[in-house]
Amino acid sequence: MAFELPPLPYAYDALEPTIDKETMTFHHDKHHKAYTDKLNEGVEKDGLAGKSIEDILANISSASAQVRNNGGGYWNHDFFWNTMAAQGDRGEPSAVLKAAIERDFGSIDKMKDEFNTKGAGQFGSGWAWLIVGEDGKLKITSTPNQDNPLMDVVSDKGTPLLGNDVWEHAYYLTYRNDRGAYLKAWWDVVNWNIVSKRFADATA
Ligand code: MN3
Repeated sequence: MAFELPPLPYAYDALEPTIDKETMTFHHDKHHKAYTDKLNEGVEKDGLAGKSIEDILANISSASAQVRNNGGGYWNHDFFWNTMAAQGDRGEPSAVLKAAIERDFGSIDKMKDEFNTKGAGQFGSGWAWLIVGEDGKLKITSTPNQDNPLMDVVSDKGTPLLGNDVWEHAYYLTYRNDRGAYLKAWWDVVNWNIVSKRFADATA
C-alpha cells in the first residue's frame, strides 16, 4: 500500500494571479511527486510499510532522513494545496476562529503580520504555520526543510491550521527573490472554509 500523489483540488491556474500556473504545475507534478516517490522508497527501507503518514510523522525521530524529508514533503504539500482554494471557494474565518485569533493575536491583521515575519525570517527553505497547541492556544511557528508541527522532533508541536511553503520553488517565477511579497499576497488565496473546519475539529 504505497502512498499516492493526491490530485490538486482545483485547476493549475485557479490561484492566478497570486500563484502562476507554471509554478503550480511544477510544484505539484514534479516536487510533490518526487517527495511521494522517495517517501515510498524510504518507507520500504525503514520497514514502515502500512503505517499512516500521521503515525510516521509522530514518530519521525526513529525514522531515516529520507523518510523525514520526504514524509514531511508528502504531508506538507497535500496540506498546502488544501489550505488554498479557487476564487469563490475561499470563504471567511468562522466566528469562533476569528474570536480565537483576536484573543491570541489582537486581530487577524496582527496574526498575518506575525506569520509573514516568521515566514520571511525562516533561514533557507522551510514552512510557516498557524497551529493550535494542546492548550487550545493559537501560535505562529516555522520549521526548516520539510519538518512540520506534527513531528516529534520539533519544539513547537501542535495541530496545523494553515501553512505556507517558503521554499523558493513555491514563488520564484512570479516573485523572484521577494519572499516577503509572496507571503503578503498569499493570503488572497487562503481557503478559510477549510482552516475554520480544521480549527473546529482540533478544538472539538
Ligand atoms: Mn514545496
